[in-house]
Amino acid sequence: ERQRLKDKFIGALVGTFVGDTLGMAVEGYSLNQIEAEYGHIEHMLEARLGSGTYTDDTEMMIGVAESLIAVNGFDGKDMANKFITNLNLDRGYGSGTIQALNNIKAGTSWQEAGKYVFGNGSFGNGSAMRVAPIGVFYHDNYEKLKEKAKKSSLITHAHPLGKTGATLQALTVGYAINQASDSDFSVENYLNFLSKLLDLDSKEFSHKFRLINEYLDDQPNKEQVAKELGSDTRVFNSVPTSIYSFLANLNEFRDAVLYAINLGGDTDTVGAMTGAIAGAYHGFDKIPKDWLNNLENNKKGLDYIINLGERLFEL
Ligand code: 8NA
Ligand code: MG
Ligand code: MG
Ligand code: MG
Repeated sequence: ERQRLKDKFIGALVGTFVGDTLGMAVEGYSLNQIEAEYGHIEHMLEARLGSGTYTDDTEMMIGVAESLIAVNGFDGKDMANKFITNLNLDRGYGSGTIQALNNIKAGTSWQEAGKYVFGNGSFGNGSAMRVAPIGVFYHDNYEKLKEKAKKSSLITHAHPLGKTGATLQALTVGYAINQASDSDFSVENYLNFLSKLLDLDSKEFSHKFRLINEYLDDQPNKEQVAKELGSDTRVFNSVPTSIYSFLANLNEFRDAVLYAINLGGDTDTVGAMTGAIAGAYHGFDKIPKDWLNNLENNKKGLDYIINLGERLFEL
């Protein structure tokens, strides 16, 4: 039982890494462009920093995990400092996130740094793509999970939609950790769980959840999903897409992540978020070995991230 839970912790973190890495080579490609160039993506491709390398999604996820471990829980100031210490612009960061982190470097507090990015805060998917360790760490207390996810978003993504998106993703990871992967996952129970904990009434999110419900009955083709559910850097066009990719492919980690990436769009990020949820549900041992063997494993690579998962579990 303990080993199983530990495996799920590691699965959420490494799932982020794998999805990010698989998707990065085609970030910004449309579904049609992917089909024309690759057919259906199933393997690690050559990418910006080489095959198997990760992007900002994983780099920031590492910062979240490192900070939770260092202070045994959420501390905004410490987490902001971890983001700044780890920041490698070659990994490809969103401009809003760079701006917020620059504000912190210049002395603005973590609570204030993201407030005026893009006017009234960013609703990019940057605070949701990195949030898996919070879902994992607070999986046994959903109220606390919610509060900490929201605060972790505030560092860079202060817009209400940005905070909701990160909270939605973190709650989904926490919920997935708590479901035995060999039992039937009830979509209905999951959606009830969400509606009790989170206000998704904003038109951006309620529309997406209406679509998800429809799709789970109708199973539309990828073209329709890509067009209507969407995949781009805004959080309401990426977290619901990740949730659907997971729900529509409950049986296999591999199927869920490949589904997400082959939709095109913000492929590394929707891949990372789908990988986090599916990894939390299925566990590390269900992540295909041919993918794991390809991942970068230098200073902060695969072994380091597995170790972060283990340490979060021990705490
Ligand atoms: P962000 O805060 O800059 O948000 C991402 C984008 O969302 C912005 O550039 C805007 O287009 C849009 N946006 C956010 N808030 C608002 C607003 N209030 N009003 C209007 N538009 C808004 O950065 P982020 O950290 O959220 O971005 C995450 C994305 O950046 C991920 O896809 C990640 O992979 C990375 N990314 C990297 C590359 C690359 O280097 N190749 C390309 C795209 C994205
Ligand atoms: Mg990225
Ligand atoms: Mg299936
Ligand atoms: Mg991306």
